[in-house]
Amino acid sequence: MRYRSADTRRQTTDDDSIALTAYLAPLALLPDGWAKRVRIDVDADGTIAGVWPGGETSGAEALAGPVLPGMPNLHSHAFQRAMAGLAERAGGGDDFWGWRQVMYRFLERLGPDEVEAVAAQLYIEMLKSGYTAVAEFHYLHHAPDGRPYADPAELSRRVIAAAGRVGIGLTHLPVLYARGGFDDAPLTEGQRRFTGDPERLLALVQALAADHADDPNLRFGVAPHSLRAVAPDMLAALVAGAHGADPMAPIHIHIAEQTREVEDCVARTGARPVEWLLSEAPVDGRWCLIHATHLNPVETVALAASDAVAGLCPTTEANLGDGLFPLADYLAVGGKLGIGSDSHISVSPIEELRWLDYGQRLTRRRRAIAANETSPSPGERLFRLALDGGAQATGRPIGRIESGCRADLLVLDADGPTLAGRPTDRLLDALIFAGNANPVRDVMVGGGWRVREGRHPAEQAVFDDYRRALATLTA
Ligand code: NGQ
Ligand code: ZN
Repeated sequence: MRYRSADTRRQTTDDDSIALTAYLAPLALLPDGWAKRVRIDVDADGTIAGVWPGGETSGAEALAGPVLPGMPNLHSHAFQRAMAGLAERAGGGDDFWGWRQVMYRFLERLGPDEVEAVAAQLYIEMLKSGYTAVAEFHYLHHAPDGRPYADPAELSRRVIAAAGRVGIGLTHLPVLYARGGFDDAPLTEGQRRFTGDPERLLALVQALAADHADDPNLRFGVAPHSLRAVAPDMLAALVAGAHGADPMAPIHIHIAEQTREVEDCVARTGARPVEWLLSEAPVDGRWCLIHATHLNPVETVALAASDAVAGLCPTTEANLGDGLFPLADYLAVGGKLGIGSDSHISVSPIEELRWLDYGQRLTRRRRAIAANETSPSPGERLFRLALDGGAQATGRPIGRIESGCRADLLVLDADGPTLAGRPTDRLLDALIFAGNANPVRDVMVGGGWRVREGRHPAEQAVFDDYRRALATLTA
């Protein structure tokens, strides 16, 4: 086996060995803990080919600080980035449902160019803050008048193009949205851009998957929007069709976010949303239940036992006044979780994890609730849980510095004020619970550098496009 230094990586080797690029991490978070002087070999495809603590380091490119696996962001509605901060006035009932009306009105002017420009800006912000992959819960399918575009996958293609332009890993989840509520109400005017049925949605996913079959940074799944928006027979058809085409396809669904949704579900079905889903749908490790805010103790245990991931979005859940996920009880029974930035009022894994923990501290009047005997560091425990759950929910080999995983890496600035002088076993506590600066210095996705010294090479051009899109939206 031959190793090539980074500056020769585009050349081919003169024997039949696999071309590898070697990096040297002074410190790296590996699946079984922190390790010093770790050589990480990356193949030409962007996959980690070997991890060698204390290994041979000649020819390896030295990384500038402690190295973490990149964080998956398991829940995003990219277009909502453009309205972040614009829906903070009282009115429309001043609750989640009023916010939703504001969001629907905002959609009226959003065309393909705007969707692509906003997504590219958002994905650069994600990369710079430490998210190296995103699951895009994509329900904006049609033109503002509700008619399909000439290519029904137009807006999906724009989101995929944005991710490709800036180089973030993408799990694209086209969404089925078919009714206005548990009472089978028709869609309102504000919802007509979302409409679909299982057959057309599955055909759209097939077409996209065929066009992008060999892109290792891209994966497809499907998302029934919610039990409100998808009737039981359509849910069954969608899930069966998706798994017929791709047995491991991720399935994401919004669930039990608002108390009204719980009440409507009970009134209609006699069961609470998570209770209903776990008994009526084949929920397993391929599923991600977004929010799952309102769980009773029986549901909390059952969700953990299902092997599905709870997709938690603490800053959006706080912003929308959803309620508080029962984190401590869920962790006590071994539940899996990941984090998402959802409406993007914040784009920071640090802030999501910080508020995930602080919600518990505030209500329980206790500290460090995420720590346990094997993981005395709450920051490290939460970070690792979100890596594992995020990787599972995105359906891609990410979240670990390990052979066979994608080379999605974060290099931290250990000399800045947040992390300077912190011992290794406190690094992730300092990262998550202290300071306001972003200590992410360099970001690699699939073996390629996306951010170096805090800058993405396309950030100015992407921001210019975003500003132009905003001008159109607010004209
Ligand atoms: C969404 N967002 O799909 O963007 C939803 C609002 C709905 C959140 N639930 C729409 N946070 O749930 O009906
Ligand atoms: Zn959502």
